[in-house]
Amino acid sequence: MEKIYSQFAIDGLPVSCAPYGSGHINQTYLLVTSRPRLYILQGLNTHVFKNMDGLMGNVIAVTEHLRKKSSDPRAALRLVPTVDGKPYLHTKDDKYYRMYDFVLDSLCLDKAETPDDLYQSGVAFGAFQNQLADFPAETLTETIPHFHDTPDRYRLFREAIAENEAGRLKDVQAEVDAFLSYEKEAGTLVNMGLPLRVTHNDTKLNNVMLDAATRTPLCVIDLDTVMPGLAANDFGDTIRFGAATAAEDEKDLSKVEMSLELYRAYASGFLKACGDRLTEQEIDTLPWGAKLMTLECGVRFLTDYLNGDVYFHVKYEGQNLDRCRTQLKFVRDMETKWDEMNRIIAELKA
Ligand code: ADP
Ligand code: GN1
Ligand code: MG
Repeated sequence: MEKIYSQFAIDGLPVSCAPYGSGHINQTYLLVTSRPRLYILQGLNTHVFKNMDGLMGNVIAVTEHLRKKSSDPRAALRLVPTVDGKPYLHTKDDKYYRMYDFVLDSLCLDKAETPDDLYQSGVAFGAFQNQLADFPAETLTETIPHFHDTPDRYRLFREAIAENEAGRLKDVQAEVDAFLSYEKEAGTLVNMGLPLRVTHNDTKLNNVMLDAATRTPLCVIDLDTVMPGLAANDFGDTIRFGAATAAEDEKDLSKVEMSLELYRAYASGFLKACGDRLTEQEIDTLPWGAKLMTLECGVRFLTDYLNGDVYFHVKYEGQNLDRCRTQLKFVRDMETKWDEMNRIIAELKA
C-alpha cells in the first residue's frame, strides 16, 4: 500500500497501514503516522461502482453540504487530498483510492450494546435525511441504478438461477424456492408513489459513528449510495441489521430474531430526528421497509452465492448462503410480529 498512501497529503511519516473494519464492499485500511495522525484509506470497488467520478462527486457535494450544518469537525467526513491537490486518486491501472480523516474518539458498532445505541443511530439517520432535505437531489449521480428496486433484484436473481454460474443451484433449491415465494410482495413500496428523498440507502449500524464518550451521533459514513430513495428503506435497512439478535452470517438460525425492543428504539430515534418531514403515508410504510430491505438483501446474498461470490466480500465459502438464510429467518420472524411492528409505529406517530 506504500505506493498508494504516499500519494496522499498525510501529516507525518507512515508508521502502519492495516486492513480495518467490517464493510462488505470497499478495501478499507487504517493508516497511522508518526504525528500521530489516523487516516482511513479506501480502495474503491470498481466492480460494484461503475461511475467513480460521479460517486466521488456525490461524496464531495454531500460532505460539503453537511459541513455547513454543524460546527463540529466530526459531523462530516473530511477527504484528505492527494499530494497534487486532487480529492481522490485515480491510478494508471484504473484503480481508485480515497483517504478520510479518521473520525476520532468515536465508536462504530457491528451490534448495538443497548437499545439506546440503536435509538441514537436512528437519530443519526433521521438527522441525515433532514439535513439533506434542502440538497439539490437532481445533481446526484445514481451510483448504482435500481439499487433498492426490489422487483429488479428479483429479475437479477432469476438470471442467476438460469445461469447457475457457480454450479451451486442444486444445493440451494429450498432457499431459492423460499425467496421466490415472496416475489409477489417485492413491488409493494416501489409501486406506491411514495416521495423520493435524498437517502443514504445503506443504513447499517456500522455506517454510523457515535461519540465514544456520550454514545450520541457524530456522523454518518459510507456515502457511496447516497441517492434519491425511499425513507422506508433507510429505516428498514437498519432494522434488518441493527435490530437482529444475531450476526448477519449466524449459522444457528434459532438465534436469529427481530427484537421488538430494538425496533421500537430505532423507530423512535428515527421518527424524532426526521421531525415533520415524513408524510403520514411514509410513516405507515416503515414496517414494509424493514420487511422488504431484509427480503431484498437476502435475495442479493443468494444471487451472489449463485454467481460465485463476485459482489460481497466473503471470508469463507458459503458465507453468502449463511447470510441469505438469516435474512429469510428474519423475514419470517417479522411476519409473526407484523401487527406489533405496525402498532409501535402508529403509537410513535401519535
Ligand atoms: P464499506 O462500503 O466497505 O462498508 P465503509 O466506508 O463503510 O466501507 O468503511 C468500512 C469501515 O471502516 C466502517 O464500517 C468503519 O468501521 C470504518 N471507517 C470508515 N470511514 C471511517 C472514518 N472516517 N473514521 C473512522 N472509521 C471509519
Ligand atoms: C453492503 O458496504 P456495506 O458493508 O456497508 C451493501 C449493502 C448491503 C450490505 C449487507 C454498496 O454494505 O447494500 O445491505 O452490504 N452495500 C452496497 O450487509 O452494495
Ligand atoms: Mg459500510
